[in-house]
Amino acid sequence: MDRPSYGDGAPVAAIATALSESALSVVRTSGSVELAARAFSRPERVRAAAGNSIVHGWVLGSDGARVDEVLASVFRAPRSYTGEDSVDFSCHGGVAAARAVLAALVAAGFREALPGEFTFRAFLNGKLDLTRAESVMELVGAKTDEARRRAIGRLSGDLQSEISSVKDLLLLSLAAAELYLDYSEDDGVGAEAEEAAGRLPDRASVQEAAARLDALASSYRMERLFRDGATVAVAGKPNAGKSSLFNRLVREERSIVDATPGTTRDWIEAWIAVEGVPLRLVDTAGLREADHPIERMGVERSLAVLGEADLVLYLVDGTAGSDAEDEAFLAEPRRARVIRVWTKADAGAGRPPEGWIATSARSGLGIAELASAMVALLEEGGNAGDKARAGIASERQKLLVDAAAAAVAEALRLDAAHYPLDLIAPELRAAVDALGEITGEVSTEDMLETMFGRFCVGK
Ligand SMILES: Nc1nc2c(ncn2[C@@H]2O[C@H](COP(=O)(O)OP(=O)(O)OP(=O)(O)O)[C@@H](O)[C@H]2O)c(=O)[nH]1
Ligand SMILES: [Mg+2]
Repeated sequence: MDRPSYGDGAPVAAIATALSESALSVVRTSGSVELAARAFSRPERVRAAAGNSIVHGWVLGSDGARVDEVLASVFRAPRSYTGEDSVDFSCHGGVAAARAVLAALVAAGFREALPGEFTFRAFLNGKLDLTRAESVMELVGAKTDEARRRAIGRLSGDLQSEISSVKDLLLLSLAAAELYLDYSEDDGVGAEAEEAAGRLPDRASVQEAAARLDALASSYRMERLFRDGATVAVAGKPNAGKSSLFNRLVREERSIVDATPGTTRDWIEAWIAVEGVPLRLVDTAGLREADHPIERMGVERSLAVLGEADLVLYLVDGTAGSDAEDEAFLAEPRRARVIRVWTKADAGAGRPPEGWIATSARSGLGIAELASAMVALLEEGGNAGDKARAGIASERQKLLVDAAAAAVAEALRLDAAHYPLDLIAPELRAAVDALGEITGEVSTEDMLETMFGRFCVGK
């Protein structure tokens, strides 16, 4: 038998809820009310059920034995998640009941659904576009409330409508260009038309499309930040106040604080959320030429952490001020952005020099300012100021937005250099096609299988 593949249209069933002890489980099916009826104690009631109605009864095994008491929710095409006739069974929770119900449904003729197959069918039946389909998986995996909120925006169609309106801007120009090209083929090019040929029709809309594509491309950095978070390392010389600040930010006495320099030997991490951004905060060992071999190992490990951090908080004990070693550290080029922190502001640290943020782990002074500065730096360049605007959320979307942006930039460049329209129009067409691929108007089987294959079974 052939491997079942997406789009074979066979009736499918899957357990949609987690297999663990719980009050209820849901086993969902799609594609046939008749097969569902055959595994049910009151088949006629299910066969006759109107869409969006619930029938109480028992799922029966192939031998007619009762498997579980259930509520069968019946949906009629096209008013269901997949757009097909479907029946969801709410059965008792736990592992055994759900598995037995699924087995009875398979015995009745359903095939077990592939990962993401329900959503795949919803896409094929025009219930949702690809940006919404991707947001479904995003929602299932959301780690913070902010990540959930962003996924819901895309599920509601924010991204789809932004992509469509950028595409419309390009189509305005492309349609006029193609009309002109057809016309000039038929009738020869007159002097007036020759002159017009040097100008891209609706250049302003193409320019606006270019700006909006750039905004979309840069939104990816932010969306990824909210989804995956960033690593922030707390660094500085021994006794600078790193562990105290770390504890203040994680709101817990996690790291040992002591007046003895060299207290923190190995790095310690904790996840915090600042303005909805998940941050992996890492306290490190004080940086110095250590004599003790264990401290030396700690310093080496800390330097490794600094190498992979997205952001470094570099602390200087404000009561002592910075010295040549601090300046040397700050002068080194590094991948991560650096925020300069002047600590112990409560203990007569005095006003910090320009460009430093004064904080006190003891009194809390400057901590809120520091937290905002961290998020602002991480969000920089990611259109942070415009949170209402749609953002892109997957590598797939990013590659296609980049392709569209490159094609539009090329079209504008050719136009500025007075190239003829028949060279410019294909660039606009390529951009429109790339945008169509984002929403799924243009798609290939391979791409769809790869994308939906990452979904969970039952979604
Ligand atoms: N007054 C005051 N003292 C602080 C503050 N932060 C830290 N200290 C003191 O400074 C000393 C060193 O603090 P730590 O947080 O252990 O410093 P550290 O940078 O982690 O030190 P090492 O782990 O040794 O590198 C301790 O005695 C703390 O109580 C602060 O905001 N105000
Ligand atoms: Mg410490």
